[in-house]
Amino acid sequence: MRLLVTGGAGFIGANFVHQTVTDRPDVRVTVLDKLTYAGNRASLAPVADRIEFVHGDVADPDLVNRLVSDADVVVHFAAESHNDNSLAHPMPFVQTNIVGTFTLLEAVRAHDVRYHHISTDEVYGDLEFDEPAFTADTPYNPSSPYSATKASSDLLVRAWVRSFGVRATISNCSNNYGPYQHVEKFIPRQITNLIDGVRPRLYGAGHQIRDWIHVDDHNRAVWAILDRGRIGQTYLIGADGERDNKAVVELLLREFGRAADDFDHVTDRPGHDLRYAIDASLLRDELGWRPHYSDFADGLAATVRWYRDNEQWWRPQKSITEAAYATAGEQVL
Ligand code: NAD
Ligand code: TDX
Repeated sequence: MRLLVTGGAGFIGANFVHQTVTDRPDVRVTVLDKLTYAGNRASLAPVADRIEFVHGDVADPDLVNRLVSDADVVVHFAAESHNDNSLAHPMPFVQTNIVGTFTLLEAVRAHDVRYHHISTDEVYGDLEFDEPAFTADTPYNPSSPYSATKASSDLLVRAWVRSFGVRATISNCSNNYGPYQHVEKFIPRQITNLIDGVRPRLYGAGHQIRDWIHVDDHNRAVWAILDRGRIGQTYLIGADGERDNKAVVELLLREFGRAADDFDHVTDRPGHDLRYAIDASLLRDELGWRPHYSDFADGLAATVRWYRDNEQWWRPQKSITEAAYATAGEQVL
């Protein structure tokens, strides 16, 4: 199989490439990545001699057309992915997430190539504490520029399946954690703060709930969909990992031997979604997928060890990222 992976130098894409190279030696992997601030060649260093890397933009039609014509399957991870950035500068989200997906869809349509679209549970908006989890039938109701552009890209995929017969599947996954995640994101930000002796920073009261899944479990689900998924179907991916943000910070503080209240409340995110939760029963029942990481505290402890052991990977981004949060007006409450 000739597999084109977009965004393979980012967090989830890089872990997907590692997993694929290890588990599927028969697959020939090409990565297309623009190497934005979020992309890092070092994340692919352990597999560099077993893949082809192409530095380029998913919204470049000539390049995308050439690469897709030489592929059997495309898995599209590339995106602008951070909500806070989308509030400050929405334009790159429109360009990469919407125009980039459109560009790929036109290419897979022209060459009749199988396409898998990586998306997020945030397209469904947020839930009250007592509402049932999202399913594939939940109406779209995105809140942020990021989630609105991801929702737009999902709708393009659905239309290309229905109108043009493109052979596509979509997955909407909950919050991922694990190695190689950029230090702008919640868990790596707090781990690297703690390594630096800085107090974790909780937006507002910290009562918001996310449904955490280990990145390797997400990627195993993507492979289950590629192997056995139904064309045109949307699969929700989640591992029953609901925790509020304050509880996550408390677990991390325990991991570092610090007091449970040794954190700061900082300025809340505008429009901050309250709760996400995934009903993954279709994935479990139809495709037989099960998460390997069933204990969030264990997975988190392994992630802490990875950041302790790989400081050279994250250190160059840390001060730039914290300076950006300060410039955006984040303040201790
Ligand atoms: P990330 O920001 O870590 O990585 C994104 C990658 O895409 C980077 O390597 C970047 O250089 C590349 N990229 C950005 N714009 C590009 C362009 N125009 N052309 C080519 N490459 C480009 O993101 P992530 O957290 O790994 O997320 C990957 C995908 O998974 C995204 O589609 C995201 O919406 C989705 N997702 C993420 C999560 C999560 O918790 N992180 C959860 C559900 C879904
Ligand atoms: O310093 C922080 N303090 C804090 O309390 C940061 C960076 C975040 N938070 C909160 C905001 C959220 O409630 O933690 C939660 C998680 O924040 P993020 O890591 O920014 O993730 P989120 O906004 O939930 O979106 C993530 O999951 C869905 C990914 O970034 C998206 O790409 C994915 O689609």
